Amino acid sequence: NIVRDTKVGVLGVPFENGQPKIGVGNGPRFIRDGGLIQSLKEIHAYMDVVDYGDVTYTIDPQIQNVPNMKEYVHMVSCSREVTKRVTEIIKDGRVCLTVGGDHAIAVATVDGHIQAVSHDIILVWIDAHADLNTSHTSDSGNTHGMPVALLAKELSDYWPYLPGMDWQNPVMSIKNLVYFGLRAVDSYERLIIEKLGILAFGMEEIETYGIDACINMAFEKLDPDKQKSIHVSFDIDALDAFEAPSTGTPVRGGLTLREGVHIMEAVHRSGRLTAMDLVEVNPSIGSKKDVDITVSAAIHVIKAAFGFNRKGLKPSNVSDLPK
Ligand code: 4U7
Ligand code: MN
Ligand code: MN
Ligand code: MN
Repeated sequence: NIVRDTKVGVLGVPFENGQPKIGVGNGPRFIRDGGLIQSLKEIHAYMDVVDYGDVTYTIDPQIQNVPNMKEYVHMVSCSREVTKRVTEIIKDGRVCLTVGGDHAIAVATVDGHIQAVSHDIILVWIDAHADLNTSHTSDSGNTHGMPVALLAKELSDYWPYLPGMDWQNPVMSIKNLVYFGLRAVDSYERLIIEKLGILAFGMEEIETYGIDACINMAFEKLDPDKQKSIHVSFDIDALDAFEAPSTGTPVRGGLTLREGVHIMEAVHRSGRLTAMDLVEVNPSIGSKKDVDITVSAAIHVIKAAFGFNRKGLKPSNVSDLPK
């Protein structure tokens, strides 16, 4: 694991057009200022962390809007860039950590991951919400509630034609997806989850079985041969609203930071984490203290994914104390 997860590439995506609240685009800056890069480097002596900076994009004037997909043109134009960058970082041999920005960016990160590895991946979606709306089922028209539906092969017939998304194939089978933390699921999303038999450990299942059993069941079901590379898309609103108050769509009764960290420690132990998103931190919401709590929760979750161990790590190449 030390070798596998040592090389990290950090990519910021200050995108906030997937939802109406300004500020989530400052997530990357606040998370960096909260000490992200240094925290990663301090995990152990072999960490090799490269910050690839923030993604910028220009609007493609050729692209038409799509009904009930707000700021669609922004999403498509940004996604193209993000996909390219994620693919490059993974091909450079690094685990790609993408810091958002709102959750609409995950269409591109997952797609970039799939293009880089060209084989099946597991998608672990940690969120209060299922993000499974199509433009026909969404009440809000906010694209941060649509990324899973955009990625799913099984739902491709339920979308209108999406101009400019030709680069993006819905290559992800819903059979490779697992949810953790669900507790605010729209009625059509529930219909899709049951119709397609999507694996979901909502708060109710986590309460019933415990977080550790849920993770083990998920990995056993999705990848019994332990071969697939793993993509974690972590929406900070998966955590309880007290643990992560500065987010656009907070929901109470969520994961504790301990549960979030425990999931990510298990992902790290698998040795197969290839890409992770940390999204929906909005520093314009709440007090300074709320923002600090939320940013530090995000960094704890990320550190766990990259090998920070709460038990502590022994010094490398040493077996005794200095005399
Ligand atoms: B997030 C919602 F209606 N389902 O579609 C929607 F409840 O990325 C919320 O998980 C989506 O934060 C939340 O607008 C998107 C709503
Ligand atoms: Mn959410
Ligand atoms: Mn989300
Ligand atoms: Mn949200």
